[in-house]
Amino acid sequence: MKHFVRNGIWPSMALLAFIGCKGEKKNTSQELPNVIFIYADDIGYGDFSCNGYATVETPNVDRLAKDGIRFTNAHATAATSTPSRYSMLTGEYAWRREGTGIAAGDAGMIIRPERTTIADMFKQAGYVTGVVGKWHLGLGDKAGTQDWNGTVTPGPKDIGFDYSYIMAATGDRVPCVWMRDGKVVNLSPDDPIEVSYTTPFPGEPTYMTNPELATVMRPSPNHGHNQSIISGIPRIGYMKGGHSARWKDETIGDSILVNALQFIGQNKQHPFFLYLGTNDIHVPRVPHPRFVGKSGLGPRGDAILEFDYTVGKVLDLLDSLNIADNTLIILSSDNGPVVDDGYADKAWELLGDHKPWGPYRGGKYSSFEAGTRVPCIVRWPQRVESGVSGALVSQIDWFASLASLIGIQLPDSVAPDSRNQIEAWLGKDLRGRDYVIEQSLNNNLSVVSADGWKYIQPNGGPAIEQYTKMELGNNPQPQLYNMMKDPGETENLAKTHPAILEQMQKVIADEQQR
Ligand code: NG6
Ligand code: CA
Repeated sequence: MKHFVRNGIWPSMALLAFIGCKGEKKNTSQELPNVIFIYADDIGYGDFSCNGYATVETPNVDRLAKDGIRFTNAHATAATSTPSRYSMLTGEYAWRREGTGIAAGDAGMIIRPERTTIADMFKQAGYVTGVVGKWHLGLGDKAGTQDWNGTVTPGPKDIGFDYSYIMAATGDRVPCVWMRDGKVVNLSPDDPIEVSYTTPFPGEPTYMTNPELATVMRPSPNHGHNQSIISGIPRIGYMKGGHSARWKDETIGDSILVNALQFIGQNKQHPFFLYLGTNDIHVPRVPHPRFVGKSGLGPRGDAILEFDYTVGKVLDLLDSLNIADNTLIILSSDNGPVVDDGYADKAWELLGDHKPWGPYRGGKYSSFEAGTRVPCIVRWPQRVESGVSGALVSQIDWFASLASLIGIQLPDSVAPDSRNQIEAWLGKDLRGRDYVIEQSLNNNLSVVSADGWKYIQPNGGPAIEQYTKMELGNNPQPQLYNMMKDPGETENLAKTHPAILEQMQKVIADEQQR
């Protein structure tokens, strides 16, 4: 049963007074802020100019930051997509749960319907809820059993989203189609879809059999991405049929944007919660031609511009509907940056002086800081004063913090790892959490403390990720870094600071036992 208690505290007296002084007497449900998560894919701390890196200009993200709070010590819970999204939506660390690693395109739904999500929480509070864009949390009951030609269920609707317009997994995984409310969009019954992650379909081109059909983008050598060729790009997984439904990669950004804008427009009268997961800047990076060549950094930089455009259009719509004041936007990323993630898009060659990881070491997949230290901006003109916050914050806390904001009391069983940090998110508490737990590709845990220590558990995994050559931060020895003095994690202090090491180890051990 997804059931919550509504606290008697909403709307707070302070808020009522504030709204009162603006002369806008509304009923309680109208006073609830709209909430939009703009969740980027693989955008690093250094990829936005507002974070101090002028190598690519992101004027719309910067506009959001100027009006809101720009966080400098914000963390995704994991260094890859599926576990970050799982944790963010459920308030439970993904490392507690088997089967929450990077999901295949035919994975069964990882968040089971009985689980209570942040979308359920908003729904209970009277919000209209929607998800648009990248899903990557599995669909249907079990892997490989989805009826792509009928309704795929369970899906987002079963975990609290009234509306969904999603890609099942990632841009580089089949099926390469849009799903609206559980059904493939633009599918012709004469050309049914089949999907397999084990066996190629006889006669269907793959990169192995027909490399000449990779007309839009080729894979990087030895990175996989060599199975079915869909819309001129070889993918992970095999797919047959569904030609009229196949997306063209250059319109993915616009397709997500248009559906997000429609959702906002249609629900401007209600409080709404929109989870807008962009495909930018995940591979394959094929931004619309109007961005091509504009960043000077090749497709990776051009995809950042496309992301920035998406942000700008959302802000413009909120302004024109006159609802920007009472809309709380949280912009962040699911994990840190990667340069070559599997396609020959010249991302390294064209990177120049740009530093997607900012001052941090590693990137996507890594236990080093850039794996999970992500850009994060919160804007809510009606309540939040603009500024910069160094508070230690984690996406795991969006659930409990927003529940508290809208007066919902969560039962203990819901969002067990999520804590109410609303004061930090609204810029009033500049310290935040005592510590944050992070998870790498191979599920190794790290902890960062408010006073700037970072501990990485020892483990025997590879030091370098085989495909991307990303440093994973794996080391058979415990690692301890002083992030204040050494943000680049260059000097391991584990041997010289045994007491701090022990404290940090205890934090992880206690969390693991909870
Ligand atoms: C990896 C893919 C990578 C990307 C990633 C998921 C290979 C060699 N690499 O397995 O290209 O798709 O999964 O990225 O297949 S994420 O941001 O969605 O987690
Ligand atoms: Ca990602």
